[in-house]
Amino acid sequence: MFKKLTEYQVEGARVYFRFEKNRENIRPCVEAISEDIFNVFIDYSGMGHRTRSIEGELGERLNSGENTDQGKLESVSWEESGVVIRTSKMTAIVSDGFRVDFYDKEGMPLSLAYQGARKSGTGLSKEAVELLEKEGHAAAAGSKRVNVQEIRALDKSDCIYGLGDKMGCLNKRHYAYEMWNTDNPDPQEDNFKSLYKSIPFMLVLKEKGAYGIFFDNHNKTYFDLGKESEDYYVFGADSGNLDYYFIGGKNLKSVLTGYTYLTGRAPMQQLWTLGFHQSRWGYESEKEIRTIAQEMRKHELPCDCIHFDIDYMDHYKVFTWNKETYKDGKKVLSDFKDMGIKAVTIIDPGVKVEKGYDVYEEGIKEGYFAKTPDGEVYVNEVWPGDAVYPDFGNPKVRIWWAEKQKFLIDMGAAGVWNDMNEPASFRGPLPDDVVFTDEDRPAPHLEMHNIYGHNMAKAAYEGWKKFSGKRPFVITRACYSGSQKYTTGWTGDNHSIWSHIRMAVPQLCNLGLSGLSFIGTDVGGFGSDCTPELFARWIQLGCFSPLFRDHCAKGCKPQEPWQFGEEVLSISRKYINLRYELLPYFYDLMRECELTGIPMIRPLVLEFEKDENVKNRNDEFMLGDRILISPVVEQGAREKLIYLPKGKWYDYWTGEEKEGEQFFVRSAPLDVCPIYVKAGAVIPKYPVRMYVGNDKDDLLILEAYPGEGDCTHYQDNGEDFRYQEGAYNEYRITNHNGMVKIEKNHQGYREYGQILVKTKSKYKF
Ligand code: MIG
Repeated sequence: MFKKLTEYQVEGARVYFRFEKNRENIRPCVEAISEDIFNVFIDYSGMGHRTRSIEGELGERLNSGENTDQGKLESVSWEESGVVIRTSKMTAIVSDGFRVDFYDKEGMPLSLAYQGARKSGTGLSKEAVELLEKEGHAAAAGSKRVNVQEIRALDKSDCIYGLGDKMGCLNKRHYAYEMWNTDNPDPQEDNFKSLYKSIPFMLVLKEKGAYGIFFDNHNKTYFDLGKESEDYYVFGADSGNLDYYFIGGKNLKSVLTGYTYLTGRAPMQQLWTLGFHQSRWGYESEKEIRTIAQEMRKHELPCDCIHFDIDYMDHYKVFTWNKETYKDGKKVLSDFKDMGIKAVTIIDPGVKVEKGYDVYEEGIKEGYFAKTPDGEVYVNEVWPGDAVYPDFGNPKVRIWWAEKQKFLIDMGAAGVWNDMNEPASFRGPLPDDVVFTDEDRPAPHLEMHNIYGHNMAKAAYEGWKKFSGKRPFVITRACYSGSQKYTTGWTGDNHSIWSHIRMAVPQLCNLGLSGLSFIGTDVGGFGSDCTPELFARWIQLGCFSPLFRDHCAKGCKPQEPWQFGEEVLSISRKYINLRYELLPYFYDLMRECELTGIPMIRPLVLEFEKDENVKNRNDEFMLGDRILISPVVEQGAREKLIYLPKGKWYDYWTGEEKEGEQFFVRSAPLDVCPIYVKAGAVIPKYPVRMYVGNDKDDLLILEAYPGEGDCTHYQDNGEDFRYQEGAYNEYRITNHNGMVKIEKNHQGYREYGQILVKTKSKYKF
């Protein structure tokens, strides 16, 4: 589209370009955001940046159109290859056709614009495509053609990760996806193009080095990652701007740190949120849910939280309580509290149309619901029947919604679970032209869809922060880039089928690589009926997922850990206990994530990116940098093919020493999930207890493995924001073959009563 490059102009940290015959009002530009991040921008919309994912000072500056002084820009000059833009760490070269090539400091190409023409579709005639589409072969037309697009070259060895909750394998190369938040209750398959979340961020691992692309366009977007051609990938959008960030880095971790520098990092959660959660859609009464709490304790299963699904509401009206079936809510929740069990309540966005219902009446009066283009309040249907949609893109609506959270907080709830916020609807999808607000101007559904869940989570977060005084615990189904600042997430409606426990590993790993670290699947599967074996395997996987919640759908076989007989119950107890032992380790990882953006659960490739054997490893993952989990995800399997990357490892269960860079088979009876600990690791643990509650953590156990290693351990009150004023302890722990040294980096919180060092070796286990 752009022709010969004719001139450039430097304004602050931005370089604007002109091309032959290019429309006056379109001024493509490249801006140095930091030493290793460039923004590439074409203002097709004429509205400048309208980022909703980058907030704070940087976001405000971008949205206002302001520039910085030279910022991180070191030099700009016209050279043979084009206009060369340098920071201290990277170089971008812009040439004819607005081609932008990126190089690292040493001049090694990181990512080049694709030079050839894009292949034309599938090669099928229009008639053939039409005929194929009649039988539902929607893919027949090939990848979508759009105006806002960027085509970049692929190298043979490139692997692609990230992109949120997309289905299929860890490595997204060769596949095509769409970003359009979707609630589709069919069992998700590898060929689904979109799911609940839109996170248009991908990491490319090269033979040497890595980089990230964050396409900050929240309209419907498309990613063809080498499906159409082996030579290039394409990303594009139906509308909005070409607005992407090129994030350079030495490795995948630094790319992730760059991405979360832009879009924010998942903050510390309360410690108890890392405990075990029990849930089900269909606990139909106060009596039934009380029984669940009692059974939990009776079976000596640690548990910190029971979730209240839509059944607790009065006729599915949000911010109400069903006094008939769920009785006195405050009493139920305070009795739970006495048992050490917290309650998380579900909230959907859809507000029931009903005269006299306060939430509806207030919203109508203030104009807080989305409207049709004719100015009528837009009505669709969800659980309560006819329902209207809060316009969360309007700051006033968010303040109102934040205040509504008080209902739950006063009731005694400890967190909120945001569902159906794609937004979902029963009477067909919302039309593209339903009118919402994008902060300060009306904007169509088409533009607001993908950030609906994001804005809802933001409102909930603000409410809980203000009115509960604790770290807000929000769980969401739909979100966009940057939502990690406000919410944790779960992967939505999976099924109790083996293919879905298999898909969980790459899905959780890629979500972590997309900024959303606190994430989990419905343990046991949501839809369909779980079997004892599947449940046993899933509780093993759940044990190592940041959000550890057993959840299932109404009408399906009950799925609490005691529903599958003695063997599975004791397996469940074993892994829930292990989870409670590992709480301080998880907590350390959460802290690391808050500081660096590196997620708790990681694909092996994040830790060992030079290792060819892990680039496509779909059935193992790392919990932090020291523990490797190799869950069994096949029905009937009683052994597992294990791969360990370079180094020495210890079998968690037997202490057996294993040399890395090899495959081997380990036996894996139903009660064993293979776990390997890196040599030299120190694993902080707490004794098992029935719940976190307000227990004082008096005893810290440090399990030290043979070898050399070090780590940081973090401790605070696990509840509020005092740690941000320094009320925490940070310990530096070094391990020389079991000789453990503990130093304090920071002292701002009370000490442990006792720190017990346990030395592990193959002789002493
Ligand atoms: O599909 O609130 O994903 O976790 O239990 C029905 C009922 C709507 C979908 C959520 C699921 C939840 C269910 N909801």
